[in-house]
Amino acid sequence: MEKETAEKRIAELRSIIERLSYEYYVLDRPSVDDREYDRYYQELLQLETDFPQFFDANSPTQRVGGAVLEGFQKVTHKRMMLSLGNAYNLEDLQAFDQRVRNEVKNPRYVAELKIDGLAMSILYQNGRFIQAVTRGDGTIGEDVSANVKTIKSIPMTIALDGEVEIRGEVYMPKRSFEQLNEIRKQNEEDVFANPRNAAAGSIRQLDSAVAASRGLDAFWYYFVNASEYGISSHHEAMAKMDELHIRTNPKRKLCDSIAQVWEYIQEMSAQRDTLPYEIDGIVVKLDQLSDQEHMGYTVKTPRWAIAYKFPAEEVSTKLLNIVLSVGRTGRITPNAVLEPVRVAGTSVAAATLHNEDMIKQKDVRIHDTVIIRKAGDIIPEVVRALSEKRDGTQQPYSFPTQCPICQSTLVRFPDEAAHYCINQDCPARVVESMIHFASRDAMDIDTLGDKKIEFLHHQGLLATIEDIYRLHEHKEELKELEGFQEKSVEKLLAAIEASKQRPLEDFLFGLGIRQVGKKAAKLLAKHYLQIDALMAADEGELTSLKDIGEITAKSVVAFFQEAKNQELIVRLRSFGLNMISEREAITESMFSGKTVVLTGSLTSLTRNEAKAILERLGANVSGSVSAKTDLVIYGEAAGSKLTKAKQLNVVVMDEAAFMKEVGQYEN
Ligand code: 3B8
Repeated sequence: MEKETAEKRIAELRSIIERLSYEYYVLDRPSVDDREYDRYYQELLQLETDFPQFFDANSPTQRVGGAVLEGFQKVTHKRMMLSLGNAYNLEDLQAFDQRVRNEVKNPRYVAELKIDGLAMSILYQNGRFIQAVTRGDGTIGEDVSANVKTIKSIPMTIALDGEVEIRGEVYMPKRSFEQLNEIRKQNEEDVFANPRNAAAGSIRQLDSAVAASRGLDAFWYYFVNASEYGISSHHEAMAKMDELHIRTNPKRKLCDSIAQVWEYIQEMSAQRDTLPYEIDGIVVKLDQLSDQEHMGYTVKTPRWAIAYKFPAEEVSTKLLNIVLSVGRTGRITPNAVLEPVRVAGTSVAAATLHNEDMIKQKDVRIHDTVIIRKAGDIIPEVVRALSEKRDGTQQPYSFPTQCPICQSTLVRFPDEAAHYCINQDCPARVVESMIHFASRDAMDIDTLGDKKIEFLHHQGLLATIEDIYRLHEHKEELKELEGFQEKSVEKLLAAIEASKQRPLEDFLFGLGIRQVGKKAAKLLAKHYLQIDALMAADEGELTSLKDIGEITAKSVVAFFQEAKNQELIVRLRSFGLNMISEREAITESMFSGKTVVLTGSLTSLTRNEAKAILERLGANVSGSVSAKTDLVIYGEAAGSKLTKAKQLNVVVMDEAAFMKEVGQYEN
């Protein structure tokens, strides 16, 4: 075939396939059968192979995925990508309406379904799909174009020039979710808890072929720069998106009052279970774009829209027993063992009862019929007991006095609702500590999950956190264990080795110091830069830091005062774990732009750690003293370099002064 003919035919086929995809995936009304579609597709594939010069990343053939990424590129949103404020009842909606009416005459609203998926922004330039970015923190998201492109209902070309930004929700249809979990069960993989998590996991796949296989779809609900196209209302913007073949949810309604919105909410609540996708509420938007602009934004949410959240589904079941679990801090949580029931999409067999007071207050008893729900649609909890259903076999619950694992006496501190097992060596606590240490937000040893830790603990290979870094000494032994093949052992040991490079903040978080969550760990790491400085800090110094309270300060000091914990740090350091912060260079520091030389032996940190800290503070660390040297930091037994520095009149600083200086760079 002639080159020109081929080029024309390729363009024609691409446009035919885009139209057929639109009919099939958006309208759900195909005009041809699968075989005919496939003939066009194969013809295009062949021509693109024969004429590679006409390759186009936006061709329908490029939607199958295949490229494997190293990670996702960070992208700054041109306009912030906010989330919505919540309403939980009619009153909340009326209050929203009042806020609007204070500033807008005769407001009209569009009520639409709140799709339970992942917020996404897609960008078109001159009719071509350019990029898909996740919400992220609202300011910076991740470029997940390769995965989003595999969603066939999303057009790769639109009939509108200029720049077009559209936002919406990528979600997993209920059917795809069930099929995916079925397959995962068969392969003995962990199943996803709900379609939302499954969609999130799929969008974060580095291999787009995997994402393509997950049956994702999307609804679009916001034409960000609609006003640039002469559009003056949200409902017109949605109509424009329909015209552009961008998939919108048809179940939207234009309302003249909140009363009408409320009617719509009742209708949709009734339909909720029959929809092929999950929704978690109704979004109410002020229709006129000029009114939206007038209402504006708070720091976190638009003032022109609100999300009504459906009440959590409640079901009743039998409470079979109450059992205690022991957390890594020794905190005891009573859990209800339930006759399994389906709630909000999954089967539930256990629910938290929080603590003794909660059980007393709700008067929950073993053998009671109870109402349960999922808090935030995730964690099952007991709402109340149905006392009218008692048959005389139920006795008021008395809280156990001993740890269910190590039998030591439980303690309840004044002003605290929880009981604690205060035995530091309680096996349950030790195992939970290790699970926490290895978890994703801490040391991220991803092949060392809770089941493995429990198993290895049971096998006598993991008695303490340190033992994680001694596992390699038991390589052969590990390979003999059930469920540990040669390959998985190698993978595990590699992951453990890699964890040694985790930044200080993650390590600190992993230590599981009470009160020190991710945020406090980050703060402490940023302030102290290395662990010895933190270990030396007293309560007063800690409380002087912004956002560190007295309780946290006490807890940190108590933790590092314990000989056992000090020894743990020493040993982990000897295994090569990183104990310095990995923060970005501070532009303003007394070391910024200076050439600094380190000499002598430092007592509180290694030479490498000091060097890393200095570099982050903007210094250029050099090995020898010359006229270009700005500063020499010296430790014990400093020799010729210090002498030379003095001869050259270079400023010198001892270790104590250096540590003090370093300590003051907060945030
Ligand atoms: C403004 C408008 C956030 C949203 C919005 O189905 C804003 O409109 C938003 F800052 O998150 N999940 C929807 C849905 C979500 C949003 C929205 N409309 N239908 C949803």
